[in-house]
Amino acid sequence: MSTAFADRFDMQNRLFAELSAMFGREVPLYDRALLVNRATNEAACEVVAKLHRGFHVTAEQLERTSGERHGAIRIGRPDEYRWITRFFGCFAMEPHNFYDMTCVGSKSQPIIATAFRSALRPEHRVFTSLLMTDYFDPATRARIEALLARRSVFSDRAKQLIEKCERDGGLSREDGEALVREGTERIFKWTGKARDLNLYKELSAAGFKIAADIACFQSHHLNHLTPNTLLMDLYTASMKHCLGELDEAGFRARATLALTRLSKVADRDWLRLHFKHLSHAEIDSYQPGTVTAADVSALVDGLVSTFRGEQFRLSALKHAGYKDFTEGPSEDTPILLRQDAYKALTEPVEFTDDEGTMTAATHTARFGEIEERGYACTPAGRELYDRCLAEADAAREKDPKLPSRDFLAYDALYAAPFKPFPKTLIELLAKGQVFGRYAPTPKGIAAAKAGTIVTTDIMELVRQGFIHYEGLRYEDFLPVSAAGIFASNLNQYGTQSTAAVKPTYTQAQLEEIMGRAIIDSTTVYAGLDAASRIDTFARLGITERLPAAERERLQKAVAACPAGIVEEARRLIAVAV
Ligand code: OOG
Ligand code: NI
Repeated sequence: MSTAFADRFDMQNRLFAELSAMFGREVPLYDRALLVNRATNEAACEVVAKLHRGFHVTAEQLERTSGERHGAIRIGRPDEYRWITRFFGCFAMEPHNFYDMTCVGSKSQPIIATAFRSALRPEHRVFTSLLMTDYFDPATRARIEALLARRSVFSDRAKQLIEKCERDGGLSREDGEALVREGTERIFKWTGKARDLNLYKELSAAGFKIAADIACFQSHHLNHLTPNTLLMDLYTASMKHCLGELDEAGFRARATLALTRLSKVADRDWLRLHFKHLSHAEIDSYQPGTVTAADVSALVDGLVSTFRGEQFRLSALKHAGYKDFTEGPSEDTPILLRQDAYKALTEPVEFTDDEGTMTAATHTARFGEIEERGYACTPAGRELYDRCLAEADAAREKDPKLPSRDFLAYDALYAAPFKPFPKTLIELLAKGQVFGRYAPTPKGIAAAKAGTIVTTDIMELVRQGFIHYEGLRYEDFLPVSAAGIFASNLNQYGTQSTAAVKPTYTQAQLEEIMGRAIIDSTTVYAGLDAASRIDTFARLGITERLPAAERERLQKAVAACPAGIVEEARRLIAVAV
């Protein structure tokens, strides 16, 4: 029977392709933003192809790279949260990390969350929030809960399919498609229908727009669906240009800067980070090339004329403008993730009261995010990031208008606090700020056979050409960026609990609700990094020479990784080689 099951990753790709199509129909601006993303990613690829002669991505590969998505949904009830956990399980997506949004200072929201993704093949992810009703005073809490109790987001059919998948160990293609349809036609669909206008208004006025967005609607409508860009600054400049916020001269200056910077940093490590399908051998086969100022200028000309096309006249669509600055690390620091967005749209909503009377109103929540991913930080790197970010945020807050007044000055101001971070992968690895993956080279294997390896220092082995390395990509979210995103798209800063005593929330509580454990992604990154070191030392025949404490540290890191993940990673690497 098992051969008849649909592949869960195929199902996942189908789900996200369909969600993207659904969201494109619901939000025309999203669909056009995808076109902007494609045009700017193509321009980035042209720079890379000039730098690396032989590099070529097919339209299909580019579509795949840019087809990566993360969604955000907000859930109202614990039982719904358990169903959504089980729903994502059918698509090989597991909960990663616990985000307590009630504890992010002035940006706090009545939300706890996790993100669903695959541990080792994270093509898509969904940041999934749960509204904590005990954050509110008892009267408000009772009204929210009573309203939420009346909805049923999951149809009987969806529940049956989920149960079947769990019982049998998979779904047929047909059933898989049916579950995808449950997602797009019901669970994540925007209906524009809401209930209890009074509660909606009261919650919004009291600073709880997030609660209004969750409690008054009938489904877990997607709040946003975020594609992946290869070059954030080119994309944001393009969006601002197409939305009419940046004139042609301003666009040319920023696009030229972004593409020129890319031509300086798009080395082989950059290629490995952004194109999962490229092997080391393929990258090694490229011949070095150059990118001239004339090349960049021709690409910018091309973009300017592309954006004159009618479909890029985003200013003609309903919109609320583009965010003023990008969240995350500075442009030159290739770690974690950078995110930006067009602001939430004001959309028509029809409220129905208990007597069936309808009232037309509006709702502002759905927005258009974009992201660019960098390397996963070690705890030491993360701690440094948090410190640099706090400093950079403080500098920006002193002059909030600077990003729109003088972008270059802002760019330099924001980058300064991130100076302690090296800007290249090899230095980030050498300083222990990001996680990596190592493997012996043929030269290393030959040296091992000849008995000429004299060191166990991994960076020295890299320098000698005995080991090759890559960085692990960051596949998760950032609580402070997420809080900034909630705040900017709700157009409302943080909230304070109105309960007599503000409750504290724990990961265990969310795990109890889900009925399963949350994976801590740092233990996975650390386990993969350590396992690759162990395997590399073993293949080079130098394990015995490692200091005992180091060997023990590596073994501990592997053991701390959730069961099966390291073995599966080894299997995937063996298949790829
Ligand atoms: C989720 C916000 C978090 C991100 O990219 O950090 C998020 C929401 O707005 O519901 O999506
Ligand atoms: Ni997001």
